[in-house]
Amino acid sequence: MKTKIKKLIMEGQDFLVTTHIDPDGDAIGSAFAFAFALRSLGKKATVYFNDQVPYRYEFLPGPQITHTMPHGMYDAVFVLDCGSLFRIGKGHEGAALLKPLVNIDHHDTNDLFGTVNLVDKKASSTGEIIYRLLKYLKITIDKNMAENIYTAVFTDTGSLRYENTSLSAYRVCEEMVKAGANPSQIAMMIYENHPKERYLLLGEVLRTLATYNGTVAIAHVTGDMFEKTGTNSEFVDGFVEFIKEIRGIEVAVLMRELDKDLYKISMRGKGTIDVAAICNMFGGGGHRNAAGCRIEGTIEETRRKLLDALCAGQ
Ligand SMILES: [Mn+2]
Repeated sequence: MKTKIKKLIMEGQDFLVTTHIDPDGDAIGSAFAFAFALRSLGKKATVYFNDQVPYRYEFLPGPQITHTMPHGMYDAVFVLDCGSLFRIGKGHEGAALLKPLVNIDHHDTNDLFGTVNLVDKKASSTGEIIYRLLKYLKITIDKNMAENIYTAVFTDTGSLRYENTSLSAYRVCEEMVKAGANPSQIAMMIYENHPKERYLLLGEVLRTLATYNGTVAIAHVTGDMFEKTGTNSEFVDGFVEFIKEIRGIEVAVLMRELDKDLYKISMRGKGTIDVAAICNMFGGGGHRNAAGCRIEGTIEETRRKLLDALCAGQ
């Protein structure tokens, strides 16, 4: 796969780089680092994101981003950190027609949508795969690339705490620090730089917290709560991990109201239950310990469907 990708990059000139909706640190860091890498080879890289970069990742050095799916022809389209093509958001139907389509990812549920698939389900993060690809391409990793790759690996491993915190994840981080990434500064920008409103919202969300059987924790967030606290969906990042910290909890769930009777589900596990398999039952996906999906119904119906699925999945 890497040989094919190398050939595409060396023979092409004009590339499109994209990632998933609601981009996280791995999505953004991988896309930015890869775009910088292509440019370091004298190539053109257009970066398309469906959504804005969340405030906590605004410190990352990055190229200009377009938020409308470009219609031009590219020598290759690189889709990073997406298990399925629809995850890139608006314009995914158009992207399906673009070839070659290079799928670079690490999700357990990746459906190999690319014409070229560089998918390593054992990799800690897409950032780690990008790092290996850059090494293979003999690209010198500069400070900008290093900060992005470090952030990708660091955030996708839950600050080097989750099960995917492999020796290779540490090694990539080590290399990135050597190349100029500053770990304390990056951690501070991501985790200690929140607007006060985030905590007002957290207060609202924690009021909805319920536990089931001592092993499942569920909380929810509504449009009204965002309005009341002057926040939006990007402020929710980290909440589901927070309730997962409760002793004995094996699965933590955050239900976010997207529309009337439509919820976005974020699910986190501690290794005992495959939450990607649960989310897959509702058409979603992810990793064994971190996954998501969407469910239609009232809040109570949604909660019931989740609890039933979790019971069946145990
Ligand atoms: Mn990822």
